[in-house]
Amino acid sequence: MQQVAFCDDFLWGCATASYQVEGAIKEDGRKPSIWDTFSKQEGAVLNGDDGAVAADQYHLYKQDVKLMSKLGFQAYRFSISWPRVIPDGVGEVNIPGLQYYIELSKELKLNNIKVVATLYHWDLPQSLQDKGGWANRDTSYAFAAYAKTCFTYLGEYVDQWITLNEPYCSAYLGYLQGIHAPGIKDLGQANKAVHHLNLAHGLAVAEYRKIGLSQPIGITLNPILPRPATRRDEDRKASEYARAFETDVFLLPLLGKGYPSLVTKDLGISYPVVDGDMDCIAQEIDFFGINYYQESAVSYDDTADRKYKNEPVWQPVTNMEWPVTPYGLLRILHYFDTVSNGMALYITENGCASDDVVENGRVHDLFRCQYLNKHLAICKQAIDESVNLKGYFVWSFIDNFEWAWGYSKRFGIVYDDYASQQRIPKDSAYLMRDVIAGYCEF
Ligand code: GCO
Repeated sequence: MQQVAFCDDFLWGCATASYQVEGAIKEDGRKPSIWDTFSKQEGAVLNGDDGAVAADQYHLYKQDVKLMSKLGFQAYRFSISWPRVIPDGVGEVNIPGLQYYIELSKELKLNNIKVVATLYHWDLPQSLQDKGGWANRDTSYAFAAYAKTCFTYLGEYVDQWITLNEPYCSAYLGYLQGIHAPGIKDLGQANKAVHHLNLAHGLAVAEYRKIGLSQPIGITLNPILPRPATRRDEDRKASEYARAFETDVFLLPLLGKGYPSLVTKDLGISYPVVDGDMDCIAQEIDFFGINYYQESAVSYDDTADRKYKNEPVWQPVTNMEWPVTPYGLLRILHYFDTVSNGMALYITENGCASDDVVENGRVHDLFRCQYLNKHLAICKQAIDESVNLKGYFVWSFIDNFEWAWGYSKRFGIVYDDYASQQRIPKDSAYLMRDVIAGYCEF
């Protein structure tokens, strides 16, 4: 086996999110989130699944941490559930809910695993949605207060903070396409959500700096940079429109570059910006998290709302029907490296769903192993090409509630037999173990 492809200080982790793995939705004072509500709506989630039990990590975290440690993981990226910590979204802090994250963090530390906490991975308290959710500016202030609570109580345990996970999905899947909670289809609300999510991030970072914590803090985006389907200028332009609307409206404000003119001028979209907002959003952060799964191809379409449309692609697809396109990751890493002037980057999610079956106590998920190997090779290439890539978190540690797809899609490197909650490391778990130990096979 080829030895040592990555340097010693590269951070190897695995990732999950609260609503996807915790379960225990009614315990210790937690109140409903928008995903509890959404999953009850007829037809919203495949097979009527919900996160009520999920991987039951709320009860099984010790066992999970032990397994992470056995596999050699150096960091665990989980998310904190806002409706556990402040069940009504604003106001009273629920200490028993916070206690869970203290215990989880302590367990990780005991096992020498770094604590990487995401403040928001889509489980907005339902009471805030009742007042408009992310379309309402007050939600940004509520988020800042919630973030401050987490910094205060958990600051001594957390090694790395992530404010938001994929604001793209919160704004566009939740308020434009309506396929995620809260299930709204309204461009006006989606654009408000974009700005209020950006603002929420900025306000939270401001709170962090005020408190004086010094661990790195950043944000995770899921950059979408489709390639032009042909060499025609208009298709190149289409890919710029897509990047502007899907990625740059989040990325550029964070870098102090404002909203992209392709969106504000050409597409005529406006954001509810109040004096001072753009400076607040552009505060200094320490790293970007990048979640990457796939790349698409687009062509120009004058009749389309945003001037581009997706074209068919040829690559083999994962169980989500997502094409396997590792070079898309290389393009994204270089784009971020260039626009951010070499800021530290982490892959905070990468992985795939596949049809996993247990055979004689093992899960031979060769497709996932190949997928991971290809993307890891790209990470190595990016580093060799001087991209400041500092770590890689596989999505996901364990099979879980895959949002609108419920439990039908398995993304874990550990198999969850939901009926018994038995954990079975898949072959990809052993692949990651070897890679972390310094033995790569790509
Ligand atoms: C995301 C989310 C994860 C998903 C994963 C697979 O990036 O969309 O962070 O919660 O489960 O991406 O779809």
